[in-house]
Amino acid sequence: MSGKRFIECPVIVFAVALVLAGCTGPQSSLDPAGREAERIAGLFWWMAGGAVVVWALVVWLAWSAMHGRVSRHTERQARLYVIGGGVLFPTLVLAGLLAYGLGMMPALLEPAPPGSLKISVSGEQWWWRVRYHTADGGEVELANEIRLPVGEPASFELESPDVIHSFWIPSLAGKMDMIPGRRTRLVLHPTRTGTFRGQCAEFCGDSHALMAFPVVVMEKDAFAAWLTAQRAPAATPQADAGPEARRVNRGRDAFLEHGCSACHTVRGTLARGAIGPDLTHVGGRLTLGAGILPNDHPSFVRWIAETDRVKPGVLMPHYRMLPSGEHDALAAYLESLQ
Ligand code: HEC
Ligand SMILES: [Cu+2]
Repeated sequence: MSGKRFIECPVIVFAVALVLAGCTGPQSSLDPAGREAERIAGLFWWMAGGAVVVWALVVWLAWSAMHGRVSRHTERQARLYVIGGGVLFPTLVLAGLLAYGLGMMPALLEPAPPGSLKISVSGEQWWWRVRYHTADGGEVELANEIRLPVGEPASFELESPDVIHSFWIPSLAGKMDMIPGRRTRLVLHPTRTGTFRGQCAEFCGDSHALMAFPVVVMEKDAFAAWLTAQRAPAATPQADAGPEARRVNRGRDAFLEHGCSACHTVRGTLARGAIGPDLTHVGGRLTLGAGILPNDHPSFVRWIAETDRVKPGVLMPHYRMLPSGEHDALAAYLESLQ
């Protein structure tokens, strides 16, 4: 190996490692955690493999045309090259890959077996309204977070009240449009536990890029306990009158006084608005504002006071004009809604 090659080698290895590192993580269809995503990753690798073989062949042909022995082809040989290499070969390769890709479709469109977990998700501007349908015919509404039991099929019913969104959890499955006036379906089979990230994949307005959600795939028991907790009404304010409890109770009153309750529901209280996300257990969610802020005290304050700056075009008014003590109390109350 010459000196120069010796230096290039680790550089190339490093570059390849850097590129491949982008293939893992919570939002990669090349690091599948679900049966549907596994099929899609397989399709990608076969397509990529096919493309590499064809590319290598073309490079070899070009190279040998430039450097190879110069000889004259007969008319017949030349025609063979054109028909074989220009028509037959691409037709066969593309038909093969197409057949492989189409062969995958029926399994991806299969409905979930009866009795499977059913979840409706509505794409709103710019957040996700999530409804779990329980076995007894009940419904639990939450927002901006989806949890699934591992190894069980989950059937999604997708819709939107106004504009087209696209529901995409790359680690688990392909994307599916959410179209006003229609119901689209998507079935998932998560194969391993973990926290993944979903994202809207169809431009839907100003804050399209700020419309994500965490997806947690859990053990069956933990999932059942979580769903039961989501079903319960909001935690009631503590009876003891310590400073923390007073702050929470002040926030609870402020929530009704400032009209938050016109748009938000907190089950078990007078707040029954339906325009914005259900906040019954907002303090227990992983993120705020559809996957864009961590769920902590400063983020609640920022969301309430700087809503329009955090999320341009947001359909919630900002409450910058409230005294900061009110922001603080509201945040304390929302955090207590575990
Ligand atoms: C006009 C209706 C409206 C009013 C009034 C309103 N909100 Fe909202 N709120 C929304 C909408 C819509 C969203 C979703 C915004 C988005 O993510 O695009 C939202 C989101 C939120 C979120 C984030 C929820 C999540 O799942 O991450 C919190 C917290 C919140 N609002 C608190 C409040 C508080 C506190 C008040 C009163 C001071 C209030 N809202 C008043 C409509 C409203
Ligand atoms: Cu979008």
